Amino acid sequence: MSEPSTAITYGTYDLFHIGHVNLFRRIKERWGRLIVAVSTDVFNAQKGKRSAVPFADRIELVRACRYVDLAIPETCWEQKADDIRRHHVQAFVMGDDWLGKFDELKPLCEVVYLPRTQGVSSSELKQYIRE
Ligand code: C2G
Repeated sequence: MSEPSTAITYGTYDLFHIGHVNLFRRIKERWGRLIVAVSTDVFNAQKGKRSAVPFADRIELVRACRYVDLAIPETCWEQKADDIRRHHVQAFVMGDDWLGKFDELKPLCEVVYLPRTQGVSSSELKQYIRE
């Protein structure tokens, strides 16, 4: 692989699971350097989400993943453009459940939506645990 380029992705990563790991691995393999922005609990509340695992633990779990080079907090929707400039990002990547939602970033870097891992999600895990 030539000089690694930097990719960034955003998420809650609650009940960290294989879908998250697959996404990180694919990004790392394709671009070489991976930055992950992890939603804070306050920002999640604004998203109408409440995670089972608190932010401090979720970001440590993400940092413990060998595909992740840097993990930063995600505190608002608007920080993406600044993050891309500050970290000299070449690619913004999300799972395809966000298809087209961040195309406004295309003037700043490549914007890519990768297929989600089927059959696993934090909400399904929560449902399973509740039953
Ligand atoms: N994902 C995946 N496969 C799954 C589940 C999730 O590839 N089976 C991907 C999602 O597509 C997303 C990432 O994992 O790219 C994180 O998903 P969530 O934690 O659900 O993220 P979300 O709360 O939607 O936050 O600013 C963007 C938001 O922070 C996204």
